Amino acid sequence: MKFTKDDIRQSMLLYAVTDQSWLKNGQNLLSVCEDVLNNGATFLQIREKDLAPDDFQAEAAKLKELCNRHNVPYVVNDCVEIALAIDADGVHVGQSDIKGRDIRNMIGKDKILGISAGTVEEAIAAEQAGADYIGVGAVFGTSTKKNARNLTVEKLKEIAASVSIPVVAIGGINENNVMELSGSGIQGIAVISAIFASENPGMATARLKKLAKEMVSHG
Ligand code: TZP
Ligand code: MG
Repeated sequence: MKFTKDDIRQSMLLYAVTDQSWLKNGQNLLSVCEDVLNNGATFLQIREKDLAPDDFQAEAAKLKELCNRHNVPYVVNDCVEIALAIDADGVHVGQSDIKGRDIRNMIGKDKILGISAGTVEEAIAAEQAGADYIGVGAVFGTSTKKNARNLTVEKLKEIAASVSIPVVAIGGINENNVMELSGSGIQGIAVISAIFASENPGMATARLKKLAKEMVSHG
């Protein structure tokens, strides 16, 4: 296994999730991701809902090479076949993607499996299904994902306490609210717009990383 369980736990700290539709004019996903990794993002997921499968795969392959060079774990959202085709480090799937499928069995034991969970039951089931970590949200209002389920910080804390795998919070997290997650028992934050919609994604990454460290150190 390229990343140990402990590596994965540490890498939850500042988990960047792409959405190139947020990029400011003239910015390009590959160079923004390079800037984001150079400024300390600890994990990267490609999540591009508007790209056709071929374009998604081509973009995914470019980012894989970039993450390899930075030794940062890299997963593909939703599409197990593309994750395997480009030999990503793993895949991140939601509740609708796992219904009736044994994703752990499809990807093998060495790939990273991330599963989204919004309840204690889903979290426990994800751990049993072989997830390496869970993503929990939306902790704050988000305009990136339509129909995102909202949950309270109290619920996040309950979910984090219910599993032994690492937990990363997602949904509307930015520099102004990240500290509200202190004491919730999570390992880090996953963000889209707070980085990719920023005028300066690299600087936003560096500031979020500092805050995430502070937040996590408070439990
Ligand atoms: N899952 C729950 S909320 C969300 C996802 C993918 C979107 C997070 O985006 P942002 O811009 O960080 O609120
Ligand atoms: Mg999904």
